[in-house]
Amino acid sequence: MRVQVAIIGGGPSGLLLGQLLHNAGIDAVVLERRTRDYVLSRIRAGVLESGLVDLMREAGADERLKAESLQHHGTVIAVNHQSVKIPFSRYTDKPVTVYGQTELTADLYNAREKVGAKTIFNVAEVTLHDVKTGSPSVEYLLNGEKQYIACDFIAGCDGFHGVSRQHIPQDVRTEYEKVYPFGWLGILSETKPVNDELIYSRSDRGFALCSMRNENLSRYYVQCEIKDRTDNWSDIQFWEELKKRIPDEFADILETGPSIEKSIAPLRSFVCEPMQWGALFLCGDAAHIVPPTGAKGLNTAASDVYYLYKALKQNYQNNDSQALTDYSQTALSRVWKVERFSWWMTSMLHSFPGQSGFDSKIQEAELRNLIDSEAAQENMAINYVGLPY
Ligand code: FAS
Ligand code: PHB
Repeated sequence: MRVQVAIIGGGPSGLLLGQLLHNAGIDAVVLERRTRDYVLSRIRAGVLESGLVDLMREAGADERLKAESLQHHGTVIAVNHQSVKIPFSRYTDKPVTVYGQTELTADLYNAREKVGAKTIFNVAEVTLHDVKTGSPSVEYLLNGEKQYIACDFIAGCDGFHGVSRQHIPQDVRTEYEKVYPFGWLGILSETKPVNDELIYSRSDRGFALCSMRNENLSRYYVQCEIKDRTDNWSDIQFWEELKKRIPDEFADILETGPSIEKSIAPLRSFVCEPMQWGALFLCGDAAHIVPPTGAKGLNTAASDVYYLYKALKQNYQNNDSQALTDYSQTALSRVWKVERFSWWMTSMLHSFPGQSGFDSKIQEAELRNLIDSEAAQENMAINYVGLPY
């Protein structure tokens, strides 16, 4: 098989890139190691920046998003049971859109199928070849049979545990990492959200987040120990703990019910530099990870896709490869600003095991500064709704 772009990974990065390239007349194939159902079974992000919403529209995959998503113009920050609303709309005209990553990924799969674009599932042992020679190729197994794809470019959209990043030589690659000493225990429940906007709550017992997917589907998280397991938590234990971590005005009206999904996500900050090597370009979690506190993981995958899509279009339509040459530098400039914001939100809102009294006072002062200072709120707002591409 020969294509212009081989995309490794059929998550949101790979699918969004594939759809945008297809619409620009650029031939791409998506290789996914799992099944479509498996990919769609993962419950992840829930908050979209306007840049990602715009890309879904450009991809022709935003019909359901427009009909079913919610728009938020602020969020609530709660500190030891006192809450304050951060009104994004006072500082920016950009809203944030609440729509689950699962739905967004399903919409991209449907759009891809609708245009007859090629996605190959259940691939195994993907290897990349000659990424520096001008004749790159991808090899993989399908049902035990070796397959070969010749291409001009390879997009590594295969997430943190994928293979693409490993094809950048170790002596070329620099990996920056910070692992946080806690995780997030999340549940999904068919209950009415406790508030019409998200609540980020810092309490002496640890962090909690009240989010949602729609008016009848709520998403809640509590900070948990790094080695915690979901079977340590009954639904009743989860609800009781959540109530202890959010202000009484919300705990008293919290609608509880059976969890339809329960999972624990580890928290880390991670960046690989560079994000390209010859004809290989990394997008999304393949290149960087943020703790979900700032709702930036999926949204930063989107900004990578935007830069790579525009650069490939420029290359094929105008025979101009400068944006491809600059891709890593361009993407990393925004990535590091997002890493900072996600680290800041995480450091401010979580209880760190063994943290000193001084660290606790600094956290309180950081939160106090946010609550008292319009300048601090404006800075949070412009980062949360999404920095410009
Ligand atoms: P993904 O990991 O989503 O997709 C990569 C795809 O590549 C997968 O489908 C995988 O099967 C495939 N793949 C891997 N190796 C392959 C190979 N060798 N060959 C072919 N295919 C291969 N972000 C938020 O903003 N908010 C959240 O609350 C949030 N929660 C998260 C919870 C968890 C447990 C995780 C892991 C991430 C969470 N994220 C969250 C971040 C998440 O949303 C990512 O940013 C987003 O999935 C990035 O999308 P991709 O870059 O496409 O990577
Ligand atoms: C979610 O709804 O899953 C969500 C929302 C905001 C975050 C993280 C996760 O910061």
